[in-house]
Amino acid sequence: MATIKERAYAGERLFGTMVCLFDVPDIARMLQVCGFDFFVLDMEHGYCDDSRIAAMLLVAKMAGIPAIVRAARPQREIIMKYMEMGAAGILLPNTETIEDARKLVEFSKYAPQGNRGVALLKAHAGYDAGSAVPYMEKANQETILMVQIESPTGVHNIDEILSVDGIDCAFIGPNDLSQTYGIMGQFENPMLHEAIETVIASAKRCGKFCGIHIGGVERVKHWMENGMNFNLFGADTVFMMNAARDAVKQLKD
Ligand code: 3PY
Ligand code: MG
Repeated sequence: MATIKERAYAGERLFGTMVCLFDVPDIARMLQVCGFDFFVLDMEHGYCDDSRIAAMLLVAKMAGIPAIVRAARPQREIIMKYMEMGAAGILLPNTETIEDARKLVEFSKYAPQGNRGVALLKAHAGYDAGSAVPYMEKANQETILMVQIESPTGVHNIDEILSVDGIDCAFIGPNDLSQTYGIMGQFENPMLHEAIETVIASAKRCGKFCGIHIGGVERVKHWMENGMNFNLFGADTVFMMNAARDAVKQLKD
């Protein structure tokens, strides 16, 4: 069976969501039952404890739904820890330079692509890695590395960033991207569209896939039709509060 990474490279339209706050391990299975293809654990804006992240990643692995971690910084101790816990990949927020992208690869891939520390009796290997070298090759192949583009500098450097071997996905954060362009929240502003289209075109040229995390089904559809196939929709907090608000409104109306 094709891995999610192979399916993404093949252009299949895949959907995930963001988990920021609800750190019960069961959430991995719940999102899978809802039909999501993957999810992202947000350790940039979210604040779950490491032990909870480890538990969620373990359940995700056992259930067979890929869980990617948005790591706060391209720092060895941070990225490697999530990889050891069994993250399917890493999303690096506000990636602006080729150096950021290189660090991401260095800390999350084994040699020859990177220099991820080697400790195989760990959750990432299911405590059963078998022979080291084939396991490490497979881990390198399957790990998904996403760079989040959230500033004019990131857009300007996108070709260089995506030229880094091991980076798979260019991913747009429209809130921060609109903020840094000085047009906060104006998701239909031509300047924002132009920036996003620049990133899509670069991903296409570089043979990478791309995606966006944006609210509004119509907006997701628009960007999907324009070449983004690895998209995030909503978040744990958003789904819970929207459903709760709707229910209360109906009861009180
Ligand atoms: C943004 O919109 O800035 C994001 O980071 C979405 O995940
Ligand atoms: Mg952001």
